[in-house]
Amino acid sequence: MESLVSELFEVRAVKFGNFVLKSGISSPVYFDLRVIVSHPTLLNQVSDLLWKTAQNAGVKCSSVCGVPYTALPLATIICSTNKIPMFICRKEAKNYGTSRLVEGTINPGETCLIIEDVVTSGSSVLETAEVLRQAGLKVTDAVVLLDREQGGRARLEEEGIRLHSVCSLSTLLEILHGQGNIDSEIVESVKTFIRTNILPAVSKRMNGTTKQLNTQPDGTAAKKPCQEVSYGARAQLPGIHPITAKLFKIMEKKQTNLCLAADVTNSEELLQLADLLGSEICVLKTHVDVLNDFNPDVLKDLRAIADKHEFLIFEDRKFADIGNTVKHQYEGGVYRIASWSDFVNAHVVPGPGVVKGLKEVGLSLNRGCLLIAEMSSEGSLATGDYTKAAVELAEEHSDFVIGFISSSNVSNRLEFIHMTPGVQMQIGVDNLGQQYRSPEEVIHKKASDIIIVGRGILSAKDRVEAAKMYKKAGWQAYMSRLSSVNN
Ligand code: 5BU
Repeated sequence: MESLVSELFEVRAVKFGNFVLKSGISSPVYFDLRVIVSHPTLLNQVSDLLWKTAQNAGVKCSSVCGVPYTALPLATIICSTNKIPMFICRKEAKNYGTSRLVEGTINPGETCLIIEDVVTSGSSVLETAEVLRQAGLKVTDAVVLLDREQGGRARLEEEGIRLHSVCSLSTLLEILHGQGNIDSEIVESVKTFIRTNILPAVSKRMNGTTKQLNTQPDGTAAKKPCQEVSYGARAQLPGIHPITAKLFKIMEKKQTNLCLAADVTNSEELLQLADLLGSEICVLKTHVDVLNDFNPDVLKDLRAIADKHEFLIFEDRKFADIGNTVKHQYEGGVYRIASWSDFVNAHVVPGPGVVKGLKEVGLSLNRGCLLIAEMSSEGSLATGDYTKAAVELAEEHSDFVIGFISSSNVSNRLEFIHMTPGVQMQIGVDNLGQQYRSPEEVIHKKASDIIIVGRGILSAKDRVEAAKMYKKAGWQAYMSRLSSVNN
């Protein structure tokens, strides 16, 4: 194993540094097993170890299939050396000749072993397994050279596939460290990365009956989840709402969990502000009805600025009427909110009808909605059972509801985002009962995801400086939360 690991390192199949993955996540480690086709001895060695690992685990199979493309040569060598038939799975059916997705002679009911180079979330193995199963084959096991230990094993297990790995990322780190190829700092950064990018198994996440409220019976103190997962990893949760996935990716890429409450009354100022602070924020929150000089063109311009700087627009409309009325308020009127706002929010006081009404308009447009589970104002009635009811309503409509406005983390479900208003460096209460807490308190202690800041930035002498300060404070609080919970 030691010699294999050092060779993989030498041919740069394993690299350390700063790599932006397909998901937008920055990873301190990267695997590129494609390079091993240029090293025939290594290719044979890897194939041999894959087969031995499956044999030692007692896997019974009558054929093998490599996940395209990197594992195809590995499966070919296994097939040729061990005289076992192979299948090739296409990624897409060809549109000429036969339109088969699986090449090879299929005897329905026979068992096929999947061969893979690296497993992260397990989705590539699952895709291949699905194609093979649809073709009539049984898939019970998969063997992989390297398990990145980010939740793939549990996810495959849920789908009835046992994962056998030649090497895990932790073992690989230990070996490379022992050989003096990497220092302790790299080992630590990779370990932290793995811990914060584990994708929990699907049923634990998607099961609508899991009502694990973090709110205490009095609706105040929030227990932190026992495992923290990064924004970037949450973007990849299967079945996650496209708006939430987009938002998590933006947050990870721009390293910001700051939402600007752009509470200005002049359109020109709103657009200038959006352009000036766009690079610091992940969301810009509007109250379109406070603009004195509203005209629909403002929103076209705002959309263009949002796309340029990559932030989402959230109209803080707080819908609170019966379904039929909110439907019209959302879709039509002067503001035509559904046509430009990525997501909106709603009070739960009317019951499910408010969500159903908004959903009739927003769902087909891929829009999302936050439910107001708690408010930042003094004496708010949104506490305790009211908060719990908001969480239950969100779970029932998770195809449209993307999370909560709340002062703390009210749901453990990782696909829900929590946004918290009432944030300033200077904690206290304003003259109308708005209560302020610090970014550290909100993100680290209360485990919310996004800080919403208005006057903390708007009233500052230098708005850019202030926005940068809140962005930094919010991100640092998130980093401390990740490391404190996971260590
Ligand atoms: P501030 O200037 O940071 O206090 O602005 C907070 C913004 O968040 C403002 O636009 C409010 O309308 C909004 N808000 C809030 O303060 N508290 C709440 O519970 C909700 C929204 Br919901």
